[in-house]
Amino acid sequence: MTIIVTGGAGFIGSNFIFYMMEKHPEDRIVCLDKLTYAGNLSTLAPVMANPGFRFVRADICDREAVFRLFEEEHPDIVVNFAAESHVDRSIEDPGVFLQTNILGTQTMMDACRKYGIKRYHQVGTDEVYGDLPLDRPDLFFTEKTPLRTSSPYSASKASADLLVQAYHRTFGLPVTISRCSNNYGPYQFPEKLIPLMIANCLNDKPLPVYGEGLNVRDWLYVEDHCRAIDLIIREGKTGEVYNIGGHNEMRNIDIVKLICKELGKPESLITYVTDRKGHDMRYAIDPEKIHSELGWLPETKFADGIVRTIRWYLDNRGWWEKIISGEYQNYYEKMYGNR
Ligand code: NAD
Ligand code: TDX
Repeated sequence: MTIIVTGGAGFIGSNFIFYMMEKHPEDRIVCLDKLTYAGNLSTLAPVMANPGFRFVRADICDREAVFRLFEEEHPDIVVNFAAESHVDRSIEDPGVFLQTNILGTQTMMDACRKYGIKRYHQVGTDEVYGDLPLDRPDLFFTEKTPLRTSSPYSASKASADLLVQAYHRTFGLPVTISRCSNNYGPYQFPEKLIPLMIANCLNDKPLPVYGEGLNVRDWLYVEDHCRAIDLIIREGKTGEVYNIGGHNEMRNIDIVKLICKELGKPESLITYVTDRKGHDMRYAIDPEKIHSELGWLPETKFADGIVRTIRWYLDNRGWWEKIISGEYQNYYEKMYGNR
């Protein structure tokens, strides 16, 4: 089989490529990525020379380039990870989120319609369900929870999901959608909570916790997400949505304190800063459907995954130090300078 993986130079896409190339060495993987600030070709260095792998630099909104690639590769499956993925950036500048996340999804699906496909898989997020109150720990997101978005990012991802469902109903495109909770693990861009706090800790810089740090996220080790997507594209029912989550709810402040402890740094580095606008309080996924239909369960416990992740950032300083020494500095100053 030939599988096009868009956004494969980013965090989850690259982990997915590594996972797939090891698990299914008989499949051909074609990575399509624009290499935005979040894409990093060096991440893919370990697979670049593999004859079963091809990298193509292109924008998923570029109809000509996308259609040409389909003509060349005749893919069986497309997994669409490519997106603008950072909520804070979407608050600063929503336009590119609508462009890539919605119109890029349309372009990929138009190519699938024209050239034929066994499966189009859309990588979605639990943020499309909005948030849950802290005082109702009995509530969880199921696939039936209404969409109720908070940020331009989540609105763009929800729009994409609706478009994917429309292409299924109207054109019969064989689609599946997954909606996953917060991922952590190797190769996550250091603008996101966990790698940002690890990098700042290691550089003895302040640890900027938004608001009071009481917001809750449901953390899943990235490899568990990759395994779930692999199952869905092979065994999931077309037209269906699958929630993916770890039943691992943690408050931001507890994660930051844990990182301090693991790295032997003082909690006095923690600095409370102005809250994110529209900040979602709590995310919590009910993964019952993917468990009962496809037998998926998370395998990595948070206690193990976070230690493995911290170790990876310690062992791969070159990877993230290169990132934070470049354009990232302007980003950091803009977002945190006067906060
Ligand atoms: P990321 O920001 O690390 O990577 C995104 C990748 O997409 C980068 O390689 C970037 O170059 C590429 N890209 C961006 N715009 C593009 C375009 N127009 N054309 C081609 N490539 C483009 O993101 P991530 O955290 O790996 O997230 C991947 C997907 O998973 C996204 O769709 C995101 O919404 C979803 N998701 C992420 C999480 C999470 O916790 N990170 C959780 C649930 C769902
Ligand atoms: O400096 C920070 N300080 C802070 O307190 C940053 C970067 C974040 N936070 C808080 C905000 C959130 O409550 O930490 C929490 C996690 O923030 P992010 O890492 O930005 O993730 P989140 O906004 O939850 O979104 C993530 O999960 C869902 C991904 O970035 C999305 O792509 C995914 O869809």
